[in-house]
Amino acid sequence: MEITFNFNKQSRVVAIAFFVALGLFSCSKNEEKDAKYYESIKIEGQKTAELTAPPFVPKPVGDRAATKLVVNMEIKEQEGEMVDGVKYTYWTFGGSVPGSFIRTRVGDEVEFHLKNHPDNKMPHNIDLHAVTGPGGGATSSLVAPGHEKVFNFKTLNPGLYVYHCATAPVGMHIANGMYGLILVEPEGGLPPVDKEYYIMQGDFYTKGNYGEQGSQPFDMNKAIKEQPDYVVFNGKVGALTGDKALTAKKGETVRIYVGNGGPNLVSSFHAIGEIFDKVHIEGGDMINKNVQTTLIPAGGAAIVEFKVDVPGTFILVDHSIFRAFNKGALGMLKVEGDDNKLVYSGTTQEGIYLPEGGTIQNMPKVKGSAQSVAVKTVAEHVKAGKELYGRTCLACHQSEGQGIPNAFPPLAKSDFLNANSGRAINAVLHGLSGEVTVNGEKFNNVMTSQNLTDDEVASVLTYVYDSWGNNKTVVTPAMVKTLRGKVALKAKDIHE
Ligand code: HEC
Ligand SMILES: [Cu+2]
Repeated sequence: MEITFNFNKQSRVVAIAFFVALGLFSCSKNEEKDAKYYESIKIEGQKTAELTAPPFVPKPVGDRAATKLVVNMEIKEQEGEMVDGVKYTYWTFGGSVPGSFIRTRVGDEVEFHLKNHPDNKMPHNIDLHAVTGPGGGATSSLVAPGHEKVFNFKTLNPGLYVYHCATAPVGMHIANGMYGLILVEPEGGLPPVDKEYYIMQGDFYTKGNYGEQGSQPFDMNKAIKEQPDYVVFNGKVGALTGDKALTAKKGETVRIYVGNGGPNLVSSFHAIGEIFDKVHIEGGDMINKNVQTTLIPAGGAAIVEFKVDVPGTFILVDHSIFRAFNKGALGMLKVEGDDNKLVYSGTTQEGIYLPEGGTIQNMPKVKGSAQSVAVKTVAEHVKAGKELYGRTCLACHQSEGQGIPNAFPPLAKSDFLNANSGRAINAVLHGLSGEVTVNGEKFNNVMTSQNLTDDEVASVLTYVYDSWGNNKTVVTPAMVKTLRGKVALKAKDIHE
């Protein structure tokens, strides 16, 4: 067959114009919208972001236009319970582990306010994987206790992203719970579903083994060896079990935003008795269907969706299965509806699985310390100081006073400490910043003021001087009192 085009001049012009127009049209229709395109989106108006604690998420963006979205995120260091009788000091974005869920749409201009509560001890910052820019925001957001930092960014790539603290030692900040998720919805929003939830896995490293009672400090050595005592969903054992289980009704579609804060382990996320109808692999655009277990890297995420067709209790696990039954990585989704005898029933599953995870109920509790203001003997100061050290200084200076290279100077055999008790008292009372040389190593970081009474400063320093080969100086409350009125010092002012 032969086709001939035999146009006169005028119809040729019309035809060319037609094909050009068609070309443009189909191009703008089919071309993948990229970061460049979203960069050009103009914003309309301003909104304050709704933030939610897990397992809940803010309302969907729907078809709203890109806007200026103000996020107010407050960092809080607070004690919580890892499992019955085990206390742990979490560092949190917004007071929960994982941190508050942030929901944006592509093209939004986010104005991020990072606030570090004045009661906190540590400086922090935030690295959002949804940010295009140095450090994901970390370089612009380092904030000391009692301060606020603001920075802006435009969301250029739709997807589900992890955010985390990136202050040195980064691993320690993440290990203490400083991570969360930020969702960047596509234009028009994700398709509506019946239920949406927020889960994040994390591994925790404590001085004591799983279930060892009392207040448990972070263990740097276990963290470096990647040997967690706890692997949990939403910050603690049992955050999503029993009456805290997720819920749905038979026939509903459930979407779970799943993240993995790490710091070390990858997650093999699985729902026992369910198949994920859809998985947004790694939180991006690609959708896989009919998935049994999806891999979520440390510092990564996935969106899983499934319709619950039958009632029962579905167990969510990291399928590296000892983590689920022995370290806490186990949650539940309870589905109500007409009974279906063909399916595992929730009650039966609870009977089978829960006892394996709950082996730690009857250990003795560690007594809290007595807070006496009576005049103490040196031995009493040392004893009280040891307990205070565990609560106040250990996070930075470590359990044997060894410090952390390039971040926190040692107190063990510290020449800086042993040469002059006045400047040690000053450091604890008023904080310390600027370059300081301890045992020949330079440190340039911030120690925040520790907010202790004269008696407590005396105790903690007497304990420090009494430990790890230091010179046994006794610091009295009276010595502390005379230095209290002074202002915060730079390290260079008190070096000699
Ligand atoms: C937020 C982490 C942090 C906490 C908590 C902390 N420190 Fe420090 N400390 C530092 C940093 C960082 C420096 C070095 C500051 C600099 O670079 O100027 C330092 C320096 C010191 C020094 C002087 C240097 C040396 O190694 O001898 C002493 C003494 C000290 N801290 C004692 C304490 C005591 C006692 C406590 C608990 C009451 C405590 N610190 C709590 C971070 C901390
Ligand atoms: Cu931090």
